[in-house]
Amino acid sequence: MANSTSSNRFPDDFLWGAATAAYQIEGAANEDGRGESIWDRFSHTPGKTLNGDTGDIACDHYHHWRDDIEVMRELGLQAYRFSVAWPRILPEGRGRVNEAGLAFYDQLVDGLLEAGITPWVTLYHWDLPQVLQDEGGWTNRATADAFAEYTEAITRRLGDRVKHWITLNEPWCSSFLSYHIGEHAPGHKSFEEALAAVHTLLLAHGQAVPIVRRNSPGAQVGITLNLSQVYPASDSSADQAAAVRYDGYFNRWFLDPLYGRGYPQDMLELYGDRVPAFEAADFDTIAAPTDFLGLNYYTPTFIHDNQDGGVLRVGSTRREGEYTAMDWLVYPEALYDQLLRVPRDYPTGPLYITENGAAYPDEPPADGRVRDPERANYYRQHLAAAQRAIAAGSPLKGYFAWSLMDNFEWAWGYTRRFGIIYVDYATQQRTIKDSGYMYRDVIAANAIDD
Ligand code: IFM
Repeated sequence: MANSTSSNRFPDDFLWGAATAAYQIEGAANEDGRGESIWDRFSHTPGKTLNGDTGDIACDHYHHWRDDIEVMRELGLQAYRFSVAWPRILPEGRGRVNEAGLAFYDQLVDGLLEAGITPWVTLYHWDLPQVLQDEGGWTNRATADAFAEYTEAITRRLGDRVKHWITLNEPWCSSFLSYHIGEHAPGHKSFEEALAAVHTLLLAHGQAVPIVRRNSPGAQVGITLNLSQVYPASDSSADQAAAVRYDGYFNRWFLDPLYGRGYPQDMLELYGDRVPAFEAADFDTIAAPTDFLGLNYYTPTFIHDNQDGGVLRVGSTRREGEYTAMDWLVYPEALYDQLLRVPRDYPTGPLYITENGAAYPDEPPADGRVRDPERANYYRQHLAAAQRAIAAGSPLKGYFAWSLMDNFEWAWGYTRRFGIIYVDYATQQRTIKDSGYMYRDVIAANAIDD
């Protein structure tokens, strides 16, 4: 058990949770009227995921959710962040509501509340109904209206009990990574499409906020971004300017419109006619006031000038250091910097780390234990950075470990394990890892080890 001295304690009202996402854990892909999502189509397309892995079964949480709540209770979690699968609620993307889909989340929410765990619901964690993708997906402005219909249906059903809502998870991934880099569903490679997708996503967020408020009185609503903490790779003015461009691409392109500034002028000039035409009123919708900002943090980026480096004319520099199984540098200082920079530059209100964690190649349980000292160390270092940031004035109010359990890591399939709970996919046996027990002790003490 961690000793709690005033120096290593978190604020008394600090919130401790863990997070997952529907497609990554639920399985039951073809049950109870669930429609096809872009991730079903993508993962079933040869060559798109490692080993051809799909989320068809995943952690079978759809059938094991009661056991999973028991493990959450054992860990002492105060909050659980999960996402709702849009294709379970509206299998055709819009229109007909699937009662069985609503019923699943209904019982999950009731089970959590009975266990004393506060549900934090993400509306969109990347599983767009395939029928909407067939009409252009996020490049089609009408998808924002379909998202409003979906938000209406789910918040009307859960809004009496769920009081924490996240509209979108990591819109950079559902735009640039999905429509330009092509690594995520639907796997397209067009920068213009990605810019159009960002705009529709932001519009969808802005339209959803008042719907959540109407159907969930007293609720807090926000959005989760995966910002990149960007550093110039050197002191040269060229690298510094490159880092500003990259920051514009990854961070300001989302933050500026969300906080009422429209798209950043320097980036509009850089992108030129790649930027699709927008309606001016969209920016009022997008800037709907929110109650908090969710940040997902894993690793920073070191950027150098590279005149051959695409639209942005940048390259990323590999730094010496420890890397996780995702080949992501372990660099907690960047979390500290981000927790101070974002609320300094934008009126975010309270911040929550809605994801933070690390993949390492775990061995299966031996003697009932999974020994994962690297992951425990990753958590300790990042929690210490978060604590320093709070002491320096960051409005950080809570932390969600990513992830509650090992799961389908998108294009990496089941080859990357992020859980604090080990999942044996053949038997669906769950085993709390050593890092999970460490996290349990942190929660119980509201403090990290000296
Ligand atoms: O697994 C993902 C999650 O779905 C979104 N944020 C990053 C995690 C690790 O890659």
